[in-house]
Amino acid sequence: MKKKAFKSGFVAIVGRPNVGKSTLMNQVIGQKIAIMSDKPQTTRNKIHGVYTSEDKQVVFLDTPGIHKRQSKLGDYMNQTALNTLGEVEAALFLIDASEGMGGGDRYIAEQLKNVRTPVILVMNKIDKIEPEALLPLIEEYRKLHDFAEIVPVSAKLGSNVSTLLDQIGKYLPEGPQYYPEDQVTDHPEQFVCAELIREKILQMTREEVPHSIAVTIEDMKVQDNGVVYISAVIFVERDSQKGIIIGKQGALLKEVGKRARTDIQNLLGSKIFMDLWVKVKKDWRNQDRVLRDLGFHRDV
Ligand SMILES: Nc1nc2c(ncn2[C@@H]2O[C@H](COP(=O)(O)OP(=O)(O)OP(=O)(O)O)[C@@H](O)[C@H]2O)c(=O)[nH]1
Ligand SMILES: [Mg+2]
Repeated sequence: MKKKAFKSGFVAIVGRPNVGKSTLMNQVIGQKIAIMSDKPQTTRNKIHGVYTSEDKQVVFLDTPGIHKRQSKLGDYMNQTALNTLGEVEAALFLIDASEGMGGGDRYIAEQLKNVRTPVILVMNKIDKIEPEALLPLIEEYRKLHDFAEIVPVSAKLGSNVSTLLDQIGKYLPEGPQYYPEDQVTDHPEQFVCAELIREKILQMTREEVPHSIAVTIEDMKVQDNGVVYISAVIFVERDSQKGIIIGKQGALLKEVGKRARTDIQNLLGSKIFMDLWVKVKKDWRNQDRVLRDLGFHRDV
């Protein structure tokens, strides 16, 4: 019997902030490469996650939640998400079924009209709703766009995610395996480590602090004893925020380090030693030069 042809391609995940895009991508690839939090606007860059099975390879592009911009960083994030739509075989439009339709969803649907890419509506967080609520919601969303497929899932629990993968397969062309099967992302380890540190801070702070933070890895090297040494800088916008991040007698920073270390050790598979520094860069979210220095390039 002839073996079925291998399929491959790129699939964008778009949607409002906080609907679960990064959670879905991590669930699909079975490893945490995109950070997640209950704060909107967690993801800032396009994050690649690679799923490989016997018959296909899908490169998922997790994007920042599309939102009303409040800073140049916000502009960058929206552009990143929308540009991605032009470079993929299919798009997943993720919505939060437990919240229902909002203005943000309508705006994204408008943008989807400008691309020819097939769009799969993914209704997430079905673990939070009554099954009867699903049908009326599907009817409501159907009016927004001519969706190629509609798939309800729970990204958190993994329910129906395999069905989603089957549906995605329909829209992929025959193609090569772009990445080795054990590679789950093409981001440098440095980037993922910086993101994991940022995730811990998001989880432990509130109000304006989460959005004011950027993390860079200044140094990362394997020492003679096999331990990976990492030196990271946490940038904040104001002196007061520096105090918050450090915490009483350094307690918060210490906890951030402890939690990040666990995740980073899992990622790298080796022991790490980490130095964390906090520096103030006034209003960095609105300064083109600083945004560039921190890796937010316009040409995405
Ligand atoms: N109950 C439930 N919660 C979920 C599900 N998927 C995601 N969440 C939660 O929703 C919150 C947001 O998840 P993220 O994956 O960070 O959302 P996002 O769409 O990537 O958000 P941005 O990067 O800010 O655009 C987190 O607290 C997740 O745990 C789900 O299927 N069920
Ligand atoms: Mg995200």
